[in-house]
Amino acid sequence: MSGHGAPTIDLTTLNPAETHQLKLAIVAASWHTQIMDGLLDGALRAAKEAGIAEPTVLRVPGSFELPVAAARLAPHFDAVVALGVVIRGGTPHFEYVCQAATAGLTEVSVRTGVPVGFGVLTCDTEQQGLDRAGLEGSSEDKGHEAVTAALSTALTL
Ligand code: DLZ
Repeated sequence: MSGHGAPTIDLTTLNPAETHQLKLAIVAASWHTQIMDGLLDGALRAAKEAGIAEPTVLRVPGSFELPVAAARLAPHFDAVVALGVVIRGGTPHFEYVCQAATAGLTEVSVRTGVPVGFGVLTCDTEQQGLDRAGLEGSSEDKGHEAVTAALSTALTL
């Protein structure tokens, strides 16, 4: 991990005694079902490990809709996590959706002061998404990472 600029804090060992009372919302887009299922499973597993039994989960159509959902939820929660998968196609659409989701989620986080975990995969290929979705055979688990990062930030603030 150290060769990749990975964090020096261990995001896999949140203390449930500290995190179980945090209110967590997860907003999840619906494109690319298999990858999204993996991201959501990882996010829910991380919430459970943190002692959060029932995070609020809100599904939206696509990644473009993540910011507006996060904006509505953020004032009522200690942390929000946004999950989505955008895969490059043959038009510039990919850039617009990625840019809107990234800028929108950043704006929500900074304006509200509520940490928004960024679990949006921006991929050139479907395989890149599968590799990061916390599925069997995946090398990374970005849904889990996004939840632990958001909860860790909420504790720090
Ligand atoms: C339209 C579209 C396309 C082409 N690709 C994706 C994608 O790869 N991932 C994703 O989350 N959403 C995609 N969308 C849908 C947009 O995010 C949005 O839902 C629609 O443009 C309707 O506002």
